Amino acid sequence: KNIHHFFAFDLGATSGRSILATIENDRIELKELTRFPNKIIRVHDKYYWDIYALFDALKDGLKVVASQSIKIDAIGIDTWGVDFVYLGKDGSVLSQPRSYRDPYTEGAPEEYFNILPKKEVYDLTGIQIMNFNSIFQLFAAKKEKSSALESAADILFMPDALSYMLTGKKVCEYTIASTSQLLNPRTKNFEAKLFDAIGISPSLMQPIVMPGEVIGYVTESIMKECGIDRIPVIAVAGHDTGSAVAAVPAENEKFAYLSSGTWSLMGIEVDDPIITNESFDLNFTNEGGVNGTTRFLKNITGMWLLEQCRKEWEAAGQKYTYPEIVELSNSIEGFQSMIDPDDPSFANPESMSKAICTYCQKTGQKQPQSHAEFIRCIFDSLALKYRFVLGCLQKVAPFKIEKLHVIGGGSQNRLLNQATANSIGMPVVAGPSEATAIGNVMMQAKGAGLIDSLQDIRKVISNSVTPEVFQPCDTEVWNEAYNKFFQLLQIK
Ligand code: LFR
Repeated sequence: KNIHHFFAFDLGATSGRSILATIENDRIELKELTRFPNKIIRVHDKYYWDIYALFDALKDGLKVVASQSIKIDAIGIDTWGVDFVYLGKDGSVLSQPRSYRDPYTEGAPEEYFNILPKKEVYDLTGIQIMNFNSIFQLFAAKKEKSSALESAADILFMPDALSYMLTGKKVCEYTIASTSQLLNPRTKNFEAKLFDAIGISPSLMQPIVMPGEVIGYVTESIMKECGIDRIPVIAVAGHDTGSAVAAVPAENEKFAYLSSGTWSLMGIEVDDPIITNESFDLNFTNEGGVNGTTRFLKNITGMWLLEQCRKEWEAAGQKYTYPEIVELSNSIEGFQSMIDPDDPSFANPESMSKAICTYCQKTGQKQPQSHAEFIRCIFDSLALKYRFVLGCLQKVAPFKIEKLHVIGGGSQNRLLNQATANSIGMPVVAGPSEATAIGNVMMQAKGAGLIDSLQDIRKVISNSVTPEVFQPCDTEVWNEAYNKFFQLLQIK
């Protein structure tokens, strides 16, 4: 029979999972094998990820596969963007990777632009300026005189680092490389000028591979330890957002997407990067996607706001399930207080709830008190920010946007989906929630020669999932709220 099994390892900033996918006759089915938390570890005011623990979680997933006697065809790894590890001359990891939430990059872009002007950096890369981009992390590390950077022989982005630990092969997958802001999308290669300005060599980077290419095979030691065969590790869209957007179940190209998780990534898919004065002014990014596509998008602070509040409440003994969160949000009146989710004060505050209160106080609004009020404030504000960003997007988009596909974990939030439809005045098509894992698997399937074009890939996805559609309503109430929200955005 024509059945294939693939193993997807998908790492988000707050949790990770290993997933077994089965592709049979143009349909894909997923089964979650393991799920585990991922967290930032603070040491002397520096913030790290634990790459060893993540690698261990990867092996645990493979062991579960072996214990169920399932034969997988390949392995694919995707993670959040921009973070990386340094390898020494002997090939060992020199330090735990810094987290992009580490404040070491505060002010780094401005200093960097003294050497190479901002406009030139944008023109060369098409990437939105965000202080945590790898380019500014390396700049900050250089300034800190980081021992790891000083002794580094190689730099590997997170998904490539984990693939390296499995196979011993050092590559740089294209989509994850494009998040670094060190790559030129025209040449699809690293841009030496950008490295020169930091004072490091582009030879630290690895040869670029495209999604669908085989990186290597698992080592003998992995085969023995995990009880698996000699299987290939295939480069997928190593950047989680790239994998997610590959899995939009769209019928034509006239859609915008919102990949909803810790971040809300809103954008469109285009054939060529849009690098213009307008896109520069609006700070939109052009991230490399699968099959030669470009994701023209903007980062919006997403569920991070809620995740951080939940963490606080949990520490204080109040744990909520997701349905409870939605119920709480439903229980009170909307638009009592609003925030700009992208205010810098929400990037990595000691206390998210305090940061929200401070913002509301500064902007002359009622401060949320109950948990329900915080949750409602977050959801309302996200839906309103989506409208703002969609408006910016439409200004630059080469076509009229007709609907919004919401994918990723956040697409399970029906309340927010409805709020989003109301706010943007367009239908919201929600699902699949496991878009990232699906996109990851589809590139493995491409590598295995099962499928090729994005159209065919999306057909398989449409065959396999039934998205839910939310039609806009309550337009007047939302228009009024948006006017207030828009005023708020002008304050800063
Ligand atoms: C989403 C994501 C975004 C990226 C941010 C930081 O998980 O990958 O695309 O901008 O995390 O890496």
